[in-house]
Amino acid sequence: MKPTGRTIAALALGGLIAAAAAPLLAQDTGSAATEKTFTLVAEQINKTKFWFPSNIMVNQGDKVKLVLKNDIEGADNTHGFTIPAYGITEVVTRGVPKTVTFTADKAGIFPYSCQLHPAHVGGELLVIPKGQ
Ligand SMILES: [Cu+2]
Repeated sequence: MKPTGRTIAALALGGLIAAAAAPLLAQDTGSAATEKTFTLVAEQINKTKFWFPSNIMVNQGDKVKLVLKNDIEGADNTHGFTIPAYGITEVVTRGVPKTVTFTADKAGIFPYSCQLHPAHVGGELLVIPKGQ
């Protein structure tokens, strides 16, 4: 079969896709623990206070670093951050970021919230089990 312009273009495109996919596949085969850093910010929208983002996801065994920032204006310049399942409880003062590190050794879904104001909207830490 004589290659047409179209088949040559298709072959070239296939090569590009294979080249682009290779690094992704190489990363996926490794199951070694990595360090993951997230910045979580306490924010207010209208009258509701939140921790953003509301979901963070890691692999079991990962070292996790959370940088906690409180950007909520107002007379009360402190908000809490707690992940009870991991024994983490911090008070974060506006303008003074706090860093928390831990190893995500327990798999599952673990809520986080502000322990000082139960009405504040929290989120969930998802730890994907090893071997999944
Ligand atoms: Cu709060």
